[in-house]
Amino acid sequence: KRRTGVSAEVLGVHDIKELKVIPKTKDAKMRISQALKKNYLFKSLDPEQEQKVVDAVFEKKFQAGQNIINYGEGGDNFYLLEDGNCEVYVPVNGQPTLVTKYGPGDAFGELALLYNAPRAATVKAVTDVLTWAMDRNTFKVILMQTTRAKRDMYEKFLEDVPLLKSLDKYERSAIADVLEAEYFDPGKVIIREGEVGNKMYFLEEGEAEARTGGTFSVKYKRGDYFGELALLNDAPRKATVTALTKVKVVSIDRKSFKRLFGKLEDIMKRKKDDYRRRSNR
Ligand code: 1OR
Repeated sequence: KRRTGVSAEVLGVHDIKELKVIPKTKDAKMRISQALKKNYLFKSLDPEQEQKVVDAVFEKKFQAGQNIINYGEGGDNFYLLEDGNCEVYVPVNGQPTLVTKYGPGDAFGELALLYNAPRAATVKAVTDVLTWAMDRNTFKVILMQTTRAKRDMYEKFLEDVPLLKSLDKYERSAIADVLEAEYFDPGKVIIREGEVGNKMYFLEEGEAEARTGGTFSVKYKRGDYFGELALLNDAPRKATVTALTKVKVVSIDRKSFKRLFGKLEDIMKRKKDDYRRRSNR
């Protein structure tokens, strides 16, 4: 029997073998698999778990204008969006305020299930929408452990990252979901000037240094970031970054960067102008 961390009994849920199986066409199964691949929460599933998800989810359609989730209500399902677009509203001074949007491949409604809390936002279909819904029990058995562990693990670190100060807790959780850790020994190159870059890094442990062809160099310590320029400008790497000590970095891929860092681009661009001034280029 699979036991990852806390046992199913402690969580008061069924075993992975007892999850519900909702019959589906081959086509539906393929579409679900496709949708799962687009979302980071499902990335660490092994093939057995993935099969369980494909079996357990059920199709739920919503018409343009309908609410999928209502703020303040109890949580039943977690949703994976296959088709259509949604808007997310949170009350600010009693007024529903648009905070984010979802498109195909996005997933939502995990918070109420993770923390047994009321819905933290209203999610509204702005077009006709097709979702794959996962009931609370399946969510608990398959996704609860890994999602919570990763969010908890990175919560403190991300709070310490100056770039992310302006984000709220939920936005930092969404970043935690997509981070991937990498380790480098002293002297190893993390980023090489001139290469194509598809991710940006945050330094979590150790020290690193960036150098360009000339004399300009900059040191990085915990909480600093680098590798953002290639993503901001769709350009090759502008500097070589080398580990000075043993280093742990966490990276975020280009697609997640575009999705999650939109409102940070101005801050990063200002820093970019600062690089340019200091290197006189
Ligand atoms: P839920 O189960 O609470 C509503 O149901 C879902 O909306 C929630 O899970 C999240 O999946 C999603 N704050 C809280 N929940 C959010 C937010 C959000 N955005 C999407 N959801 N904020 C917006 C961050 C851009 C923070 C607003 C202050």
